[in-house]
Amino acid sequence: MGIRYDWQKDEILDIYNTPFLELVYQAASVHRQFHNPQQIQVCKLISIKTGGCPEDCGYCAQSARYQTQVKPEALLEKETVLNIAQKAKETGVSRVCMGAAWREVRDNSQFDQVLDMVKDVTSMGLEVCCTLGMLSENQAKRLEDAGLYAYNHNLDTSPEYYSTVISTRTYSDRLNTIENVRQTNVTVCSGGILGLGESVADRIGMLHTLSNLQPHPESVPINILSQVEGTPLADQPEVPIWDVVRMIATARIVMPGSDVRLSAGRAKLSQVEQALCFMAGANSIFSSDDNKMLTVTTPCPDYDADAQMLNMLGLEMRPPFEKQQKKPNLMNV
Ligand code: SAM
Ligand code: DTB
Ligand code: SF4
Repeated sequence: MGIRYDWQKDEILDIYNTPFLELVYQAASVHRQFHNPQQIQVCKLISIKTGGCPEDCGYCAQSARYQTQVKPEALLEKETVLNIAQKAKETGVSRVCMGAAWREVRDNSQFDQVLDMVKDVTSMGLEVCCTLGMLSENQAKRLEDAGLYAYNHNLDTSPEYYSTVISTRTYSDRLNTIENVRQTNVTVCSGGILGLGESVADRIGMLHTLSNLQPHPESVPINILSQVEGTPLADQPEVPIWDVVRMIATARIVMPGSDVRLSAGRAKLSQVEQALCFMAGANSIFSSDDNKMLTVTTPCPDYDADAQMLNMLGLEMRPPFEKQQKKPNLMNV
């Protein structure tokens, strides 16, 4: 079957509620039609501008509104970023994602510095992704000109639940930035978080929105909430592994050509649980040398542990830009 953009909520819910092993089997089958199941893309996050964010995202350690462990820092120097990227490249990482705790991009010297980082990391032969908050079409074009490969902008949850978690911007602000990125050749990375107190209907609502975008986001991160002390969501219960696997499998089936990334919260999972996620269609992870995702509040397995796990599972690290040639064909399947 080809790629569909007209998924209905009840169809997505039926997939999500399929008996567990049957769901994993179906997702694994779809995965094999669209991807090389031998490969996992390993990505490295770099927090180029940490903390002090004016937004009020209820899960986030970097919001200036909450008292968390994270202290605001200045924009990193380009040299620092290049050193981290070089080390990542040497361990086999093929994608570097630079995150800034900004509400939106402004056309100032900081943005010029980020464009410069994008240019230099891209010229190292790595896929570069940025996540910098809201973006105008012109700013997206400037990132494209600098060589940016992907822009991350998550929908996080359903349109209905969004305002419970974030009040300082709307769901349509989010969709608008994604639309601005789509005016360029930069690929779109957009997914969400499990464990915000959302219902199954909200999870389906998010997958419904994502899977009705045409084209689908090329990359769909599935984050498991990291409960950060000081934030409104600090006391949320753990998400059952069964829900994580169901969400990955459902994303894989409704957006078969996209990369599904097992993102924040992976450090909470055993290697066996992670293997189940890969079986269900996750084909990317974030790995690190400093044991954190963007901030210390969210642990991340390290390069050595991940190399050992992938080796044990007989999986390879995907080289950069493998998807580029395949993308036009996939659109016509
Ligand atoms: N400021 C930019 C923005 O919000 O678009 C980019 C950075 S933000 C940290 C990127 C994504 O990380 C969020 O959309 C959210 O999905 C995820 N994230 C942030 N804090 C998290 C947490 N505590 N647990 C799980 N995921 C989290
Ligand atoms: C995404 O969906 N997950 C990554 C990436 N996009 C930028 C970020 C996870 C951040 C986890 C929270 C922290 O490290 O503070
Ligand atoms: Fe700011 Fe992004 Fe954190 Fe929201 S998720 S508070 S926008 S850094």
